[in-house]
Amino acid sequence: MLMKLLLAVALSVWAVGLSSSQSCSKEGAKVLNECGDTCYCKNGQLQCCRLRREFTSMTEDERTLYVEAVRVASTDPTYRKDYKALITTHEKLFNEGIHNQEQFLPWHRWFTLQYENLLRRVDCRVTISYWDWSLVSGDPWNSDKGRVWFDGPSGLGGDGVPPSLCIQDGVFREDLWNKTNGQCLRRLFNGFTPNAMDVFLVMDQPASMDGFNSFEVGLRVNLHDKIHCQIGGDMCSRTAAEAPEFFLHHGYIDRIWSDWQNRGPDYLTIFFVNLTDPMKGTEYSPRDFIDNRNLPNVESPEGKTCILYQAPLEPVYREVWKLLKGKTRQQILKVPRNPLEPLTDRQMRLFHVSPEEQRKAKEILQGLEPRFKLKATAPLFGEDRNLGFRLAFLRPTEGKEALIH
Ligand SMILES: [Cu+2]
Repeated sequence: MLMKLLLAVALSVWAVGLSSSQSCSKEGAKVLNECGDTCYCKNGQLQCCRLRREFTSMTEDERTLYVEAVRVASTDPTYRKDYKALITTHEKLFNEGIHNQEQFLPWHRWFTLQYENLLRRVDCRVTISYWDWSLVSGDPWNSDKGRVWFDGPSGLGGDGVPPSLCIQDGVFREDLWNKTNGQCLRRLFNGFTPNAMDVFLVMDQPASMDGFNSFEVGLRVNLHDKIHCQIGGDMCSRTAAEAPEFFLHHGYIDRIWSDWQNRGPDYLTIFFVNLTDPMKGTEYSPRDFIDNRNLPNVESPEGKTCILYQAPLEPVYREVWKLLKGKTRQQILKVPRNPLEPLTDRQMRLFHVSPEEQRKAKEILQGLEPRFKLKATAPLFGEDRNLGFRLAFLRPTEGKEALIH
């Protein structure tokens, strides 16, 4: 009994250290806690938020810290059992509703949070990072230093090698690292990832039930499912969560939902607010996972977890989104770019997309179709190549000139 009590006290002290309830005196002051979380002093208590950052916006040291936490969580005997239990949950429940509209967004918000909690047991300075694949649409598989697919300690390694498709470079290469079933990690990079215009247009939906349905199907099927299968290998299969990039991809999907929700109270609560049955494999309902600033805290159930996303730091990101906000859908569709390819039938089956949703996804795709395709004879360079279109076409003064050429 005494041991149990002592353990409970020790656990709660530990949990307090990790969460937000530390006292403070300077009202409104912004401080970083011992884990580097952003905290504000409110009513004498520190309220902290975990800041999730874009992978390529992080410093080399920060990326290395992240990759190392993933490596330790997946290999060190201290964490390996919990890691395996969590990762295999996704595979076990793959066809049990977690990829349907009622659960997809909140379930994966729950799942990435559990993964983040595990990484924070290894090192509490770590938060899930996200990969904004729209910023490298024309060159997504670049493996330079500083990119996701770099083969050094600050990257996730590169493409798989045929015929096995096992990856042979970087921290997670075949001779150093295994999935929880002992097999190698596989990848098969293919195609151009969706660009910023695709993301902008998918998000361009009102906070109505119809608007939510268009946003959710566009995000889940045309963007999320698609990227899974463009990375290929394990990511385009039921073992997807075994791949470390799963969480970088889902970090971005969650950020897109979060940004959409931040447009107003109606956006925040639409659809999920009435869903109060527990989600598969969890004790929480979709409703519990609506608000990233107020998520259940498993380490101290009376507390809450707050998640914030930091926008990518590249100046071009801010410029592109500012310009897009000033344009109509028709103006955006006039900018030449690669059209988004639909999922194959096999991919539709993998993610259990119903015939009705397949029709909806196709209709959304038609609404994203560019009026002009990029010409193979006029390749893009530099920043434009990353973006997947000529930035000049969006700029008000240069737009007209650019169209003449
Ligand atoms: Cu999933």
